[in-house]
Amino acid sequence: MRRPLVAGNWKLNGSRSANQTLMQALVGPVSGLGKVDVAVCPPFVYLEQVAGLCRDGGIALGAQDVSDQDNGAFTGEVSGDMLREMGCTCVIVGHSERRTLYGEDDAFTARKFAAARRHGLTPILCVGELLEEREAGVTESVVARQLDAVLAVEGIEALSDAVIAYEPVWAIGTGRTATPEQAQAVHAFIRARLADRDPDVARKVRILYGGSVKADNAAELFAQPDIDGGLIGGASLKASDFLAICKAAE
Ligand code: G2H
Repeated sequence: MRRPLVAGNWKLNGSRSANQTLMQALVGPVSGLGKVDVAVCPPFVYLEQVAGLCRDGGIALGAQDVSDQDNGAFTGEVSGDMLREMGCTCVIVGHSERRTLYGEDDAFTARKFAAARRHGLTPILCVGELLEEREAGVTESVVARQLDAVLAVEGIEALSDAVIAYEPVWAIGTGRTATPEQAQAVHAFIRARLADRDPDVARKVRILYGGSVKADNAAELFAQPDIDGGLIGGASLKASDFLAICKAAE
């Protein structure tokens, strides 16, 4: 009953010509996919270009980050309103690269999540544990803490129109993917934790898996009952790989 979503997180990649080539290869084939939602999240500066290339192609546009502020003296920030104006409908919030490389903590991520919703954007909230946290057996408590920070600010109803992405940090860009069973266990944990507060929200919320998803491992991940698609980094930059992953989610 949950419609799968596959979102490409281009990270710090792209150029005007590479974007055009990639989008031209995606638009036709994606418009022929009826059972999966597809989004791409380019760097801020290319949003307007990619919005033009998405047009009528059935591909949604997302950003990789959003300011917690709405306007004012916040050098370098980009607000939710600006993203809406560029044609975005969703935005990644709390990606592990923001958390670990730029020191963004749970409270800051929760404020960004709130800002996204305030501006009518669907937040894709990323959660996930570090390798040492998995090895210490604290994966669930880490993910719970990251979720609870958002729930404390926004309440459970905020999750009803949001997307969660479980991305174990040790699997990101490393070529090391969580096994379908490892991923499913955490997805089920997330859904159960939300169900404690509101079973209806828990049933409806889409939980994506991210971390070295490739054309050849996507199908077994997406076959898990609580995995509703993927947040795809490296493999979203090559049209044939990204399309194969989108098809695997149908
Ligand atoms: C995880 C993922 C996309 P990759 O960061 O968010 O990237 O698929 O390259 O591991």
